[in-house]
Amino acid sequence: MSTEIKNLEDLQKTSFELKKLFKEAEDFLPLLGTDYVELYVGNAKQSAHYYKTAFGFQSEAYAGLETGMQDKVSYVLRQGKIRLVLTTSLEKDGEINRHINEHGDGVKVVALWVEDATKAFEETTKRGAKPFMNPTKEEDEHGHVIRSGIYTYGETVHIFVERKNYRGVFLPGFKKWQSHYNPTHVGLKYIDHMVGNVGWNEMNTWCKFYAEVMGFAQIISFDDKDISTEYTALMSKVMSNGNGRIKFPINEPAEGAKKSQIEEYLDFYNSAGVQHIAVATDDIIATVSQMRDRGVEFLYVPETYYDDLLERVGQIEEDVEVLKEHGVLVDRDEEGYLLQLFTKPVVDRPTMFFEVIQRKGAQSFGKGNFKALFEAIEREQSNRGTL
Ligand code: TYF
Ligand code: FE
Repeated sequence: MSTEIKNLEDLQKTSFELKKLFKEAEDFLPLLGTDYVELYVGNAKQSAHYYKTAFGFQSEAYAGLETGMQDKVSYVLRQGKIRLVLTTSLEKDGEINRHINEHGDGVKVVALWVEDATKAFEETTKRGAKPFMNPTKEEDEHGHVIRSGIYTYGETVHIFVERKNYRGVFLPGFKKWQSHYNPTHVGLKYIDHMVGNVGWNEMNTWCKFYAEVMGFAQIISFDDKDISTEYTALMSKVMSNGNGRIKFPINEPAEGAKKSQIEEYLDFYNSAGVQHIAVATDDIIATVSQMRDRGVEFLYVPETYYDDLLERVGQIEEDVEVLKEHGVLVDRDEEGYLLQLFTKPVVDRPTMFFEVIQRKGAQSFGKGNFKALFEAIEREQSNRGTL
């Protein structure tokens, strides 16, 4: 519980910093948080089993033939505040199958929780957002929701979810998913940030989109010089909404000595898309060791990373030997430090992966780990023969 409060304090501190960045008195797109993340996948039943077993997600809701849905099936999983929706088509052809054919399994929807989905749609489309879904009321015996949606980078979309008049398990059309198989959670709490990979020279276009269309502000930027050109070259800017609950770093490839990991992603995803989902825990050692035991593969960082760790990050509460045993990375900024670790891609194409992050004050993204991290990614690229 004490960590929860600490997170709130951190959030308030960030909000204060953020207020200085926001020039407009009123936030035209107030966001309450991430509502859900929906992946289009080849076999939702089996993906759901993987996220339950390996990531500790809980069975929450289901929609499919049994609930009157004819064309697709969706499994909803939850852990802490994180909701994952896994969707597969039941049809020949169709939009979902085309998406999977093009991109492989991947994130289609980053849904954002709002007070007013109609206003969110109007405010963003009038500022130039391409509509994906007009405001739509969906109802059942538990009340109603209103959803609307706009396109962002690639074929990814943001759906605005207004659920203040709904008491059902997820959305109308879904029923509670009662499963006899309920592996325990691993301590994942909420989505800390979600990163988009965009095409060559497109980073600024998409940062401008988040600024102008969605009212976000840039909080951090990394150029290719932050990352030695001997290693994977990329550029990155972090966009945040007004209350700091939604953070979207945007990466673009940069020219380097070797093929950028971002370029490899784009080659396999065939467009811009979500690169990683960072999920927060307040006990990274416990979380990561359980995930590893349950089959999640993490990037390997050489033991030499730990040789000068304390000189680099100063005093930390954790035992370096334990961090080393679990391959957890550490970075410090002016506000505190953070612990993080990255999975290998969780899909067949070298595209989407997860980050597990524990913040102890720090509100940054682990810049001090880029070199070690990108070298680890390069070794994976080299194993795939794509470097
Ligand atoms: O979200 C971030 O910015 C960090 C660092 O390909 C990062 O997690 C940046 C690029 C990348 C992997 C991690
Ligand atoms: Fe990250």
